[in-house]
Amino acid sequence: MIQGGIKLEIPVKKSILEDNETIAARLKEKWEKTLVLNLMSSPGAGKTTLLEKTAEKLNGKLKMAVIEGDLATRIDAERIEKHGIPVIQINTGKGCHLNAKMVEEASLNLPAGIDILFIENVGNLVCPAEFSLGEDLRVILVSVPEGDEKPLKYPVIFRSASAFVINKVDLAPYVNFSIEKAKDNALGINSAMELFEVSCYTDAGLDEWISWLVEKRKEKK
Ligand SMILES: Nc1nc2c(ncn2[C@@H]2O[C@H](COP(=O)(O)OP(=O)(O)OP(=O)(O)O)[C@@H](O)[C@H]2O)c(=O)[nH]1
Ligand SMILES: [Mg+2]
Repeated sequence: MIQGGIKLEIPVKKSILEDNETIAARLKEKWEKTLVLNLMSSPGAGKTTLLEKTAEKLNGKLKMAVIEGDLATRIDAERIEKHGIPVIQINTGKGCHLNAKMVEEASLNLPAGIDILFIENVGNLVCPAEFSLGEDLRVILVSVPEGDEKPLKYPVIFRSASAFVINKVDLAPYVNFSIEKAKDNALGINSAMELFEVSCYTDAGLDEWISWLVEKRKEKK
């Protein structure tokens, strides 16, 4: 019985992922001139706060937009809107990740001529890993209170990441988190990742983050 169940499940999952890949490829073509980043982390690691800080620091240098993914509410979208940034909120209901179809529909409501688009995925380090959203870069955030072993426990999401952001470094003195260990753990899984140590409270490391974004934007042109 169990074996039969597995046999049925595999083709269905494959077909869902194939459909997603087709739409993601279409999005990639559509975003030929826009740098697109898919932000993924556990709930509360600081994705929205980093986007608010990014808006503040870019200060109109690049035309930025955001797609927000959450199960419910427009809370994050409202935070982004306060910075004068165009934002579309997607509510997934029970869904633990965004998929390319949701993002394609949301993208119809974005203004033209966006330089840099951030997609804030639903908060978790598991499901979002499997679904491409047509992004150029995947960014994984882990915040200091979560523990420096997180890359070891959630390796799949780190394998396809372009950047690893350690956030809330201002809290390092108060919790048992080794920044060096976290970096080693992450690089052991994917040595090509760019590393950032930031605090959205003290602004530490944010200049490096902004410079990287500007550089990546230039490369896309
Ligand atoms: N101490 C400290 N707190 C931070 C920092 N960055 C964000 N926070 C706080 O962490 C909490 C969660 O931040 P959010 O930006 O909402 O996190 P998120 O990843 O967008 O959360 P979800 O969208 O719910 O997954 C908020 O209370 C932030 O003020 C930081 O650098 N240091
Ligand atoms: Mg958020």
